[in-house]
Amino acid sequence: MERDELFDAMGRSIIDGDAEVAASLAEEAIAAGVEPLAAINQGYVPGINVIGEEFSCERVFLPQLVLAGEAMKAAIGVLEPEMTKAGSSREIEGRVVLATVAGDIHDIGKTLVGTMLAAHGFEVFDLGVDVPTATIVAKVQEVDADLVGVSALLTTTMLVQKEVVAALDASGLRPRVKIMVGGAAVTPEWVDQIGADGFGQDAIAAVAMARDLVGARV
Ligand code: B1M
Repeated sequence: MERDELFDAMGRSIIDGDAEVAASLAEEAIAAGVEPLAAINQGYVPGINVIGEEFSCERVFLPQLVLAGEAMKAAIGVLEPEMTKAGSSREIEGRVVLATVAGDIHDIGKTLVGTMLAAHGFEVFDLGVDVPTATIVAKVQEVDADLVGVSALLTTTMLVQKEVVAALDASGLRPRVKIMVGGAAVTPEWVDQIGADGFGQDAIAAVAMARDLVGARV
């Protein structure tokens, strides 16, 4: 299959919610030497965005959203080992505690950010999804993190990012730890508004921001 054809088929597999096809196209991409992140961003993400738009227009419903999410995870599961290869032999750039905030179960983007941070030499403590703010703060203290990354995909749960910033301020840990936020609706204005330190539009931007923030740590 040509590269463009492969990317189209990847997007289609997500729209169809077909995890088996999504995973086998990921294997095909690896065999053809396609860069994993290009496969994700140019192949699968356009598909999940179509489903997201269709969902907001009520042309597809929750079951299709769930299937599309599962197909996305199946593909990323195949690509992930390729993405982490580079990070295994590096010096540690910094320790990152990563979580999707309380009330939010979206983990595809957050996990991708974690994979890319690990691939670029960060030690990542991924706490998963729907993580209480207190758990995030406790983990930062336990591992003496350089950076906290909090993901939120819902406009309602973005407010919890603000709560995490406030909790880290109140804990006295804030001078030693930087806070990066992310999620589809997060903007630089939101970062300023809640007093976080930076955000990443996507996984590559998140790695660049993490490097800047860790370099700037007091
Ligand atoms: Co949900 N969902 N969802 N969903 N879902 C959205 C977010 C939505 C925009 C869809 C829509 O209506 N158009 C909408 C939110 C609307 C809003 O708040 N304004 C929505 C809704 C409403 C819901 C439910 C409420 C639906 C319901 O139950 N009625 C429900 C909420 C559940 C909950 O969390 N409490 C729900 C559930 C789900 C599923 C479980 C079915 C599934 C998630 C599966 C999973 O994650 N395991 C799902 C999905 C798949 C989506 C969409 C379609 C895709 C999200 C995704 O994975 N994108 C999404 C619409 C959309 O975004 N197009 C939608 C691909 C991923 C690679 O991108 O997550 O943006 P993204 O991550 C990017 C960047 O944002 C950034 O880098 C990543 C990589 O490039 N980034 C960071 C992310 N985190 C970062 C952290 C950083 C830095 C960068 O630093 C820490």
